[in-house]
Amino acid sequence: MAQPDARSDILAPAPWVEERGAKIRITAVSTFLTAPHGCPHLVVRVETNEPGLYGLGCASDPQRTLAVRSVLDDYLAPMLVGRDPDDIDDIHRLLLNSAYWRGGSVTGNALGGVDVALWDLKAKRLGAPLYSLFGGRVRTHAEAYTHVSGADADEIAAKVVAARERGYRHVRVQASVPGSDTYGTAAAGSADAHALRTRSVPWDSAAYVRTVPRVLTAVREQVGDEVELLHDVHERLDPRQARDFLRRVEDAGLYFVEDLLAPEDARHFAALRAGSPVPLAVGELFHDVGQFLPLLDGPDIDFARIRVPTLGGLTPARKLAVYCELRGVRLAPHGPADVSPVAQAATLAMNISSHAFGVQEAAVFKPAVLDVFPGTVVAHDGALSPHETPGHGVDFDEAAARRYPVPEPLEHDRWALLRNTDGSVQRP
Ligand code: GCO
Ligand code: MG
Repeated sequence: MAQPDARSDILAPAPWVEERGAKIRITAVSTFLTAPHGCPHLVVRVETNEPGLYGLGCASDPQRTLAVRSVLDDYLAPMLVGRDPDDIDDIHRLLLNSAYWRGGSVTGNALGGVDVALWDLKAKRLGAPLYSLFGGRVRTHAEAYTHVSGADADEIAAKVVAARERGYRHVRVQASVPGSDTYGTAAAGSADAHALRTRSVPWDSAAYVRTVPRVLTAVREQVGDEVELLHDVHERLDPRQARDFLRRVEDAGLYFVEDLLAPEDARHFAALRAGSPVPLAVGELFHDVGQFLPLLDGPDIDFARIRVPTLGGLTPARKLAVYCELRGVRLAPHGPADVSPVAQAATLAMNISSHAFGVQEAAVFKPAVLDVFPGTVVAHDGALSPHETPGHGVDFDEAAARRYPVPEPLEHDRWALLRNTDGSVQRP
């Protein structure tokens, strides 16, 4: 075996690359910003010296997009050009350790964009659908959930029935609370959380805890047992309120309650789960596999809401999925419209090949998204199925993307400020 290159320089190739003799090299890493759904998507294209061979990823931190782009353009791309794209895990670790202070959502998303592009590239080279690189299929489709919201139980139940008729067996239900801003509901009739930019009404957690469990229980009575109901608290309760919420919502028979607490309060999940039969889903805010580990060891949660781009891509996400399988925790990956069709397709490759999979959040993209991302996977009969073509199967139309420029950072790349009734700042 050849001696490792004496230079420990970050630009040096891996010591085995020359010996292997493979000629394929990365020639460029390009980034593109586009907003066909309204929220910014940062597409990453890894190009090679083999004509027509490229991989596509997406780095989607919608509130810090320009910072993610800088990490990609200014720091990661120069380390990638000239490299053999084949050794994905090695490249991931190299890029991650190219900064002394590792991690965070901005770095996670930048790495996630590169990582998914490298997996796409490898699958294309091998002429295989991406999931087949992960051990192949273990299921024919991935069950998906859609969103409904409304002002009262009658309105919500009618929408659940309509979603059921469209084929969904899993529906996330959000109920508005009179006089209180409530996640996922303020834009009446819209399932787009990103429409909620201006918040004139404060958040009233006491009113939420009193009202929403009652509405969800009434919805359950109206729609019967044959549809799974999910709910997202969006980390707006403290541990005492969370305990109260779980007690009150028990009769709604929920499939899971999501983000009952903020990541900062994660140590309370063990007691909450021990004290309640209501299944818990957590994780879309995590940007590091290490944040999941204490919760999986109990396990103190039932569903891991992996957000593939933020966690750093499929390389870490799949390691986590394997650990979830071994701990008996199911995957419920994050997938609203701010996770682009490219990242959705990558997530689907993980789901379709993992025994741990439970349910996938399915975005309903605006038609413009389908123009920019040919091959976008859309739900049929309440489920998602991957393409059988090489790679993850989603492409990127640069000319179409240019028709949807991203808004100025302060218009979009921030979360709307939410305050409690006493004027203090509430979490998103
Ligand atoms: C969900 C999420 C999202 C987030 C959004 C943040 O469960 O779908 O909570 O809607 O709020 O991804 O940008
Ligand atoms: Mg959520």
